Amino acid sequence: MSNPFDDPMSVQFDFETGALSPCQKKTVRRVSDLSMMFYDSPAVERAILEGDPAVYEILDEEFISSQTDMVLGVTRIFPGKVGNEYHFTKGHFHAQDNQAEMYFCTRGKGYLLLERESGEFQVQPWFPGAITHIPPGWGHRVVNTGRDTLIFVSCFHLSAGHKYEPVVERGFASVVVEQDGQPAILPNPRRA
Ligand code: PAN
Ligand code: ZN
Repeated sequence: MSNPFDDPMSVQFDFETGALSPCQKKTVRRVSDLSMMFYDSPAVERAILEGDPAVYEILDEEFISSQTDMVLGVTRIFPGKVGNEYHFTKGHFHAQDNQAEMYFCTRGKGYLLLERESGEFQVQPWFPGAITHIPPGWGHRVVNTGRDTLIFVSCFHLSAGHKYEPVVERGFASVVVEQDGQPAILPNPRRA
């Protein structure tokens, strides 16, 4: 039987809303799904009691051809903070440590945090038009420091897999918090 993904295929991406059409899968992550990630645990509990807001959502479209397994993902991080820490994606390493990824910021502003398991760490300011190649072995998290939704497109192999444990255990080397009305990049208190 022929595989429809062996033929070229286009989907539509809306730069304004981040909508992807068609879209096979939508995942919403709320504060409760990220409860181990924000450093201010009492603020996490308050946010959950006050309605457990959505922090971000992911729209995925998989292109599983007979020879490869590309995924196109759109992530929309809603503006906001838990305590004084800005909304972010959980962040992860790829389970297959030879797998890279492309990230393309299309709306909003913030930072891309990148960290190797050896501890090497980078923070990239992120804004529409920034396209980042994430090489194998670099964990990645996006932080939304703006008042608008931050939208980015990712492209990766489904077989890369996601490894969240190192981030759940230690977080990233820095946290991005609001200080005097401005974003500040500070050492992660969980690593102290
Ligand atoms: C992205 C991420 C997406 C959500 O598609 O999975 O932005 O972030 P978390 O997976 O950290 O919750 C990606 O990097 N895929 O590999
Ligand atoms: Zn990834």
